[in-house]
Amino acid sequence: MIVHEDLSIAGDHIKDMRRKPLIHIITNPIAMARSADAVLAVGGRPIMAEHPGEVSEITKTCDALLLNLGNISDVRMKAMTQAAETADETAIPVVVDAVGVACSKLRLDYMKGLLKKHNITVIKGNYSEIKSLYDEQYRSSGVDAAPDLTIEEIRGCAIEISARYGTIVVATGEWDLVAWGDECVELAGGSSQMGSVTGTGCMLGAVIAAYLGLYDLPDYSMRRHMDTVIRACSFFKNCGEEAETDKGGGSFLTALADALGRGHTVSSEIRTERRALDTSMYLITDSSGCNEEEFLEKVEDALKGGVTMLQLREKDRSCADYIDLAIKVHDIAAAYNVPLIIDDRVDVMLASGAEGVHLGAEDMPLEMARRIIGPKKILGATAKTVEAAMAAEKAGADYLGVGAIYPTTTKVKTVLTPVETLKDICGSVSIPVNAIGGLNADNLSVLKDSGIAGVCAVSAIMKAPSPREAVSVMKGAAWAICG
Ligand code: TZP
Ligand code: MG
Repeated sequence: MIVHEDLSIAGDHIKDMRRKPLIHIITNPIAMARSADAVLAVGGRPIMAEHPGEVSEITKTCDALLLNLGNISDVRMKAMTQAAETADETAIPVVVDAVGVACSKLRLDYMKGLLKKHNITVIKGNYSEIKSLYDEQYRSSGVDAAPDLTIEEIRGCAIEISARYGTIVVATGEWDLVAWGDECVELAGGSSQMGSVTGTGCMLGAVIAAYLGLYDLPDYSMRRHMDTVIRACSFFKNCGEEAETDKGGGSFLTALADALGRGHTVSSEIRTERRALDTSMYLITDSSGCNEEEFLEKVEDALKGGVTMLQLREKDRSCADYIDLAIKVHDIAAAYNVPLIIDDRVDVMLASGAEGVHLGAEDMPLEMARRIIGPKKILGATAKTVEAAMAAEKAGADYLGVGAIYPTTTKVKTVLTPVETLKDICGSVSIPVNAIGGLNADNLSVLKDSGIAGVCAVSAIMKAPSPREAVSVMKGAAWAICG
């Protein structure tokens, strides 16, 4: 078995590599052979079926689909629509390469239709194409990118398009941008010779589709797909660098094909705009036993001690009261640049402008919540088993709370979670996992090496004579065990 790249980065979620995934590509004739060769080079099997009479039958058998709008024709538009419909049914990843949408209204309208009606995993385009998907008034000539577009401008467009359509967005240029949700990863490197030969951008689309088919299962979360897409783009840039030659485009193309087939990567410079969640000291509030003024003072005092995430947890308030308090707490948390999470209630979170919501088994189902709150808001979930944790990650959770680790004096319906289960959960998901339940600065040692990202606490902070001091001490203890 030839291992194509450093698979350690793909971790344990690689499917059976002995089965070469079939990648269905509907693309322009200029790039057809190059795209097929790129798929072959990275370990997939290409199939380029585009006759409307056979498309659905073929898509059904495939692991990923690439639709490339270059040199569009009636037949290919019909075929792409059918393939997208079939991919919706089989739930395979779909990449759409927006070739020429900045110069052709026909392509732009067709692409928007695809995005509205079908489950598209990745939109790929050069800076001009991404800009025209963001703002249809923007037009440019030809299929290459206008030279005056800045990375700052396109970063905003990519993030907005990702939120609008719920897709990963790849904007190719000197820096490739890969955006999804709150995150925009920027990849440097590559070769200016890419632009001297036709079809290299189309080849990248093929490599992305092949990677999704190779490394991801259809039911993987968008976060996992995002990792795979970043890897594909980074790999392709590195191959471009390796292929650089002073002999001209023909030799470059051959060297690029060779580099793709070698499958060896050098890591390119990667910048990420993600504001990573810092769950290390997660305070959950309890307003019982004090008036509102005292409560807000306690919360602010705790924030001064170094709370990294704050959850407002109110079980008995009316919706209106919950929103009112959430707005006040949000104003305070914002001054400390700490995200506010609302317990149980998506509506209260949206109304108050809080950064996220935390949901348990009896609350709104996570997938539904993610659809409503969009990709940017933080979605937290309670999980007590490995199965629940994996399902929550797949449904779009950004972090997990697991417990109760110890018996708790806080009013809650819960059961104890063994530390062994906590460890198993940490090992089975890639999102941050926090421990919760009866935790204080003195009893965290059982959590050492469990793999948690942080600790959640209610009473240890809210009942402390000095919440600020309690947070500061507990945070120190948590850092020692979270590594
Ligand atoms: N979920 C599991 S335990 C718990 C919740 C909300 C309460 C934790 O409170 P404390 O006071 O930190 O034990
Ligand atoms: Mg709940």
